[in-house]
Amino acid sequence: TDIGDLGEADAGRSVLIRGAAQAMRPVSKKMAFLVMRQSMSTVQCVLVATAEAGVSTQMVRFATSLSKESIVDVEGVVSVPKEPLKATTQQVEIQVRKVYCINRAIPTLPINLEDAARSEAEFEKAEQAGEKLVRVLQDTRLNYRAIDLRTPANQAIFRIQCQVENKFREFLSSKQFIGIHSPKLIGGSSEGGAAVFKLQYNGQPACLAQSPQLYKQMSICGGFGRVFEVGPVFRAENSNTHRHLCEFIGLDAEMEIKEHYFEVCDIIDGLFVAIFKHLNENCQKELETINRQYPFEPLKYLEKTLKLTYAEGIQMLKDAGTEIDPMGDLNTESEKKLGRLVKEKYGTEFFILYRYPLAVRPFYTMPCYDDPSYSNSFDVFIRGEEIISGAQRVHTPELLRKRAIECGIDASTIASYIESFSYGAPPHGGFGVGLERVVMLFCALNNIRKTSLFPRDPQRLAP
Ligand code: ATP
Ligand code: AMO
Repeated sequence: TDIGDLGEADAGRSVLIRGAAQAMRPVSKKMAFLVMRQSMSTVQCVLVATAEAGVSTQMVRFATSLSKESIVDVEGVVSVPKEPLKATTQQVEIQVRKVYCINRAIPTLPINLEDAARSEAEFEKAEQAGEKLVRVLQDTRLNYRAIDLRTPANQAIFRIQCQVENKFREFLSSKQFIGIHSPKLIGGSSEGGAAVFKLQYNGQPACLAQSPQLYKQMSICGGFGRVFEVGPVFRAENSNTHRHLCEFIGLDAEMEIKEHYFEVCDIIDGLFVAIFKHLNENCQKELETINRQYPFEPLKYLEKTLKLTYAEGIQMLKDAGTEIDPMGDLNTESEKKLGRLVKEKYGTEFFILYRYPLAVRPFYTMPCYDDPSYSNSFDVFIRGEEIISGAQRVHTPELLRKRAIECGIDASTIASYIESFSYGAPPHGGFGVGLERVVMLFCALNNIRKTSLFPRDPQRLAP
């Protein structure tokens, strides 16, 4: 039986539950409580030593001597308590008949799960009351991730992540995109720049793909029309920030363009409005669970996503007193500030900023037809932080080679990519999303390590 499904309608039913023994509370020799947990759900099990229940005082003692987090089978009958229960998610109890320990956890775990699941407000309240509670630091959590992942908030975060990924596939599939898998072992950098993990490939220098960029474009040259990919992306950046990982999950898409690269923006608009709606409507339990440990305001977004030009964004920042180079890139601080300004003016925390200066975009980005110092490109922001980059791409080999050289890239390392555009290549564009960033920012979490199952940052390769 799933604990999360138990309700008053089950009163009188015999059930068998396997779960983790979260807490044991002896009351007397003859009575004890045992809280059992599965994922985000907990239920209180009551042991009373009576002949009619077939429960002995030894069984009560056995149950209270279980080590926390041991895996336990409980057989019992569902009952409805007189008073509402505060400490468990389910509002029914199990009158225990039998308890079996399936797998015993060590007596002292490196992380106390109750502490790991507390909100900052709980710690503060306890401190004011003079109670001593221990905060579980992020490094400790990540060192013992197999325990840390059991907190209700973490259970919810990775369910949300799975839903974002599913919706991404489902939405794009419904728009005639086909899923592809491009190689992750490749011969050179895909984004330009040095942030690649290098390795040996049968005696040949190789690297881990920084993105599916070149291959998703070559798939368009391969006649697929519209493609998407969900897969790992590797960046050897020494970025010790709250939003950079060395390995993350990229959600990528690429499509033929009929008339204008705004067709790509329209896909993003439909896709993300569908994702946000789906999460708000179908993942309420998960969102409430995250909210209990990490309180956040629901994301403000519009039914039709706001699009602003980069120049408009710069102007808003200037009007608000920020000194800024109109042809330079926005730094983290300016992005955040622009996020706040846009929220005040337009009432949305999700928007597209387009027409970036060409100089701050990768070599494969299409320059604007009317002014080649700008580009047919965009970034997308949630709560003032970037979640997506995208653009129309250069689809003629001559311009592509020229742009690569201007950006300091040795065109011979990407010769087969460039050649692909000389066999007949349709105009096209696409975008790349960081999955961990979407979940982090939708839930206003403060660190990307919270939304990566086993994060890889410049310092961490284990577990
Ligand atoms: P993209 O790769 O599309 O640019 P991104 O969000 O990873 O997306 P970066 O270009 O890597 O963005 O960085 C953008 C901003 O992030 C930089 O301007 C800088 O302010 C900040 N940043 C990047 N790396 C670091 C770092 N190691 N320490 C502090 N800030 C950083
Ligand atoms: P970009 O380099 O901007 O664009 O990456 C796309 C998106 O991936 C996420 N992201 C990251 N997430 C975690 N850790 C990192 N180190 C990191 N770097 C990037 C961000 C970012 O918006 N080929 C282009 C996409 C395209 O044009 O289709 C690209 O890779 O959410």
